[in-house]
Amino acid sequence: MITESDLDPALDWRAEIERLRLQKNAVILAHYYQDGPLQDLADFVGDSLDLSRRAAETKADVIVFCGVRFMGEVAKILSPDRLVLVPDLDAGCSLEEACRPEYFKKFRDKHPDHLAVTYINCSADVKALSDIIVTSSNAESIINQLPADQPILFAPDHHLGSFIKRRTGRDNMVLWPGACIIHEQFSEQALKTLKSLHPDAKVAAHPECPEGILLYADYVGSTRGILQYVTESPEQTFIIATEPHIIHQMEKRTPGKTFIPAPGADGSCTCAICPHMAKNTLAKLYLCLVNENPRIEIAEDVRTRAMIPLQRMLEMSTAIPKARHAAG
Ligand code: CIZ
Repeated sequence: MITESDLDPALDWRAEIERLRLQKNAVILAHYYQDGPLQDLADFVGDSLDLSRRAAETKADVIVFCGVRFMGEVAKILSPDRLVLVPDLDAGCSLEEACRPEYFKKFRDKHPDHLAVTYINCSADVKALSDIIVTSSNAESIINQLPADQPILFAPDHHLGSFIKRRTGRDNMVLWPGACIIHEQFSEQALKTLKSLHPDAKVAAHPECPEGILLYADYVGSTRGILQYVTESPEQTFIIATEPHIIHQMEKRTPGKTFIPAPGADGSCTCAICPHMAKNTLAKLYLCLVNENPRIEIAEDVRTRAMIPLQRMLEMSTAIPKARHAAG
């Protein structure tokens, strides 16, 4: 196994990764929250579900997911016969970590009449214990398809859960108390100050942000939704309240527009850089292709149980309208 200390610092990463991608018939995926060089090397850049679906549609033998572990797991659940690699197996997610399957099972057991609607940001084990998986793009529409009197458990993000509760008017939703460490960093006070400095700027925010941030948003939506909003909007300046590496895609798709990362309490945006996504580097991407490791492995019984709520989501998503361009 080659390690980082064996590497020649003068190596041409791009050329080497390109060579290995062809040699191994690999497809490289990069989440919007990865840094620019990783996004630019990838075959597909997108959100976790979209990337996993696109990889499943290819004929690649190897899927390399530059993202966090649960995303690699989604790719493996959808493509069990492929080798799924991640540059760093320690790239986790605060939402996943705060929702351990043994506690989630107890939560379910305490609410036997509730349907477990679970955000995709969770482990394969938690998916396997859930009834329906949702993403931030389809959560509202899927919950609206459930009978109004159906009690729901929503995990693991309580900010997204509260947002959906407000949007759908459902009082019968019990929320797991998890949160994303990066979306919780944004400061309402600093955002107010920034808005006063840029009165024409529109605020686009992810629903994993606390309500105090969403109150200032002109648009609230998933990564894909935010990207679509800033691309299609006639406005020129946007304050972006999600992981700031997505701005790389925005600048590529709409050159000339101005994107300002939403600030943390100290007025800077660096607080919102995801430390887990930042674990992935070009060197680790190269190494995982050379070593064919780290691999995502999921026990087959867990994978098949996790596939059921994912499949339900895919079936319930077919009728979803395009992203709305209004905050709610
Ligand atoms: O599912 C994803 O990729 C995440 C983490 C968020 C989103 O809004 O797309």
